[in-house]
Amino acid sequence: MADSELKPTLHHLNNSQSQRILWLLEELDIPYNLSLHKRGESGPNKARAPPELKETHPLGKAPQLETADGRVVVESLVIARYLIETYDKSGKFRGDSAANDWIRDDELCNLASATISAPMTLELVFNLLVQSSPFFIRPLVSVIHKQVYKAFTGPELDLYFQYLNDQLGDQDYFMGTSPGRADFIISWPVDMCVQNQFVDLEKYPKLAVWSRRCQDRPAWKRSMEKGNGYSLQFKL
Ligand SMILES: N[C@@H](CCC(=O)N[C@@H](CS)C(=O)NCC(=O)O)C(=O)O
Repeated sequence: MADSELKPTLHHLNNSQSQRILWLLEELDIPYNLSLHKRGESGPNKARAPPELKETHPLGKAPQLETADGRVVVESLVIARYLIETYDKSGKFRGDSAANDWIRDDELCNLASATISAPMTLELVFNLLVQSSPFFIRPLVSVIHKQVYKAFTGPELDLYFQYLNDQLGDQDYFMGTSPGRADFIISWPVDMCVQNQFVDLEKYPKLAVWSRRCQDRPAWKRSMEKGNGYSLQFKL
């Protein structure tokens, strides 16, 4: 059997949420194959995943994890769970106490993936709308955007970021002394909202310290070197 078949393979897309899976693989310190893919740079596929990602899974999104026995797993929450359950033999990334249990992990993961995603995606769409509006209606679209931010997306993001800040309490990571699945999963919406200036992270001091702590980890730094970019400000 070829060596590559014995390892999982991460299909990673630049400037995307698969960075958090690359980070987890580096934390787990296991052998894996990395298949780097790049978003389109021009034309109708600009900023979208390249077509070759559909060769491994019909949705054509990243991340995709091909397991060592050839199954293709999608959805970051599931991939992170699979990797931790399969490769975290010492339980380092599974929460360090009864309080940091699977229910907390699942709640935080779902908050990050589903709940925060709604206002975050709306902000992203409004940003793109303002950017791509003809110049003569751009001020009008911008005013509408500001109203939506003031009345809905701003307060929603503030609610969730404040909640995450409070949930950290005195812990270094959401799951205790080491990052757990929730930490890997939360990193993406936080980075996305910060890089696009949807939130000012300094308003949430514990979350700001947590984010810096994550990015100071050698495994995060290695994941940034091995990946192909993590710039989350999208332009059409
Ligand atoms: N719910 C999926 C989302 C996957 C997803 O939408 N990935 C984005 C990258 S951030 C993607 O592949 N976008 C490229 C495209 O849709 O063309 C997950 O959690 O992994």
